[in-house]
Amino acid sequence: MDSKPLWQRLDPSPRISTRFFTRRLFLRVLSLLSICVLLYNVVYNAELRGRLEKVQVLGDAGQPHDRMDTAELEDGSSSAACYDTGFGQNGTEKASLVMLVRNSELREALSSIRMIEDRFNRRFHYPWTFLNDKPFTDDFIKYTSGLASGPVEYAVVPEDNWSVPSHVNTTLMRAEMLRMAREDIIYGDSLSYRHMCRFNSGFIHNQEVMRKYDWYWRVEPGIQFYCDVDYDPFTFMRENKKVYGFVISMYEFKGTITTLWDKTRQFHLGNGDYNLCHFWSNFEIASLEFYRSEAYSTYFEFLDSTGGFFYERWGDAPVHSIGVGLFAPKDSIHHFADFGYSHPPCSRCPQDDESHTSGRCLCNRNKNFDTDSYSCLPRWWKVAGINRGTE
Ligand SMILES: Nc1nc2c(ncn2[C@@H]2O[C@H](COP(=O)(O)OP(=O)(O)OP(=O)(O)O)[C@@H](O)[C@H]2O)c(=O)[nH]1
Ligand SMILES: *[C@@H]1O[C@H](CO)[C@@H](O)[C@H](O)[C@H]1NC(C)=O
Ligand SMILES: *[C@@H]1O[C@H](CO)[C@@H](O)[C@H](O)[C@H]1NC(C)=O
Ligand SMILES: *[C@@H]1O[C@H](CO)[C@@H](O)[C@H](O)[C@H]1NC(C)=O
Ligand SMILES: [Mg+2]
Repeated sequence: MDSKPLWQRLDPSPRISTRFFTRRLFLRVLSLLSICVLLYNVVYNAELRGRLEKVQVLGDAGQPHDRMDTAELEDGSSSAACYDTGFGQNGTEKASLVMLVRNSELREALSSIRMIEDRFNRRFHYPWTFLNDKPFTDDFIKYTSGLASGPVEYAVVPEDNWSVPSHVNTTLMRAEMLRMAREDIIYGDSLSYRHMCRFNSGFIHNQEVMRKYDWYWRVEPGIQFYCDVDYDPFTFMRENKKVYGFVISMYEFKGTITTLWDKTRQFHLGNGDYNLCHFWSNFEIASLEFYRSEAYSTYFEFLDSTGGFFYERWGDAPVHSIGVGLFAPKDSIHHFADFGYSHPPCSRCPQDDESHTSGRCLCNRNKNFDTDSYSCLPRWWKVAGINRGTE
């Protein structure tokens, strides 16, 4: 019997020892690699979790980095940095892109954000503010904050800004909703649509998260935005003393605002009829200070006291438009003729050659609501004294 231990009995040929060596090296490298992967996962997950948690907290985020009050700087700057996607805002106005949106509209929201970022905000990094009547889901926050090139903020609308006020007779409201459904009036029987319209008419500009801003650009999920915007439209609005900017205007369905004009006349004596024209408010670049003004606020409060947002189905578009018409100078209203925009079912596209030869816009010039028979833009051109030949 051989008394040597087994390993000594083996006659290690040089080939075997090389193979043995490479296998050991391979195993070492493998374990090193897995440690790296493990470490990376731990760090990445912690970072992601931290980001999600911070993003849920409301309040200090989304401060514009410039033109900030020193008071805001003291208590807000550290937290704002958490939301900063790393670019730093270079737009200088106290302004935000704002989207009221449901969790179920995530896909449409992402597509709107992508377009506005590519065409405009990637150069300016303005903050995005997302509003909802329900808490946003982790997924909604994760994917939308991933696309935004500026700070992001998420807020839930206070309940009394999204409910039927006590002075409204709900029996009457239900009966009217049924009648409107029978008459096939669009969203005639939708209560959430009524909350949305009332919210956009009277509460959006007073939300806690909006108070730090003077301007907003309202963005809806599922829109298209066709042209590069190389200048800052907020600065344009401020420098040119504009209050309200729009792209599409049209006639409102009479059946949704049966008494809106009568009620307006009770509030603000004047003569003339309402031609049903309104600025299509799913796009708006507007002064929040205007909506917060005494004149507009008391107008909204009067309208709200009549219950018309619920008994009828007053849209925020005619309410904003009439408000602007009554309380803002005519030349403070601006048509963004250089913007290409679509919110189904209507699109508009700049008509001049330069917008297209320069590559600034990509849209079908023949799909242009401006001159549609339902468009109010020709009336606007008349009112504003715009001669289309020279546009
Ligand atoms: N959070 C939340 N957002 C809503 C609700 N209803 C509407 N919105 C948002 O309010 C805006 C207007 O609602 P829309 O459903 O787009 O209404 P619309 O633009 O008049 O009509 P369509 O786009 O043709 O449906 C959109 O930004 C919606 O995402 C709601 O119940 N909850
Ligand atoms: C933002 O930065 C770009 C270039 O990085 C510059 O051309 C532009 O003027 C800046 N805008 C503002 C408002 O500072
Ligand atoms: C809307 O919400 C704000 C903030 O909670 C509150 O101050 C205001 O009274 C509400 N307005 C109405 C009419 O519900
Ligand atoms: C509410 O409206 C219904 C239907 O018009 C009416 O019968 C009822 O008297 C109203 N209630 C109140 C408290 O006004
Ligand atoms: Mg819409």
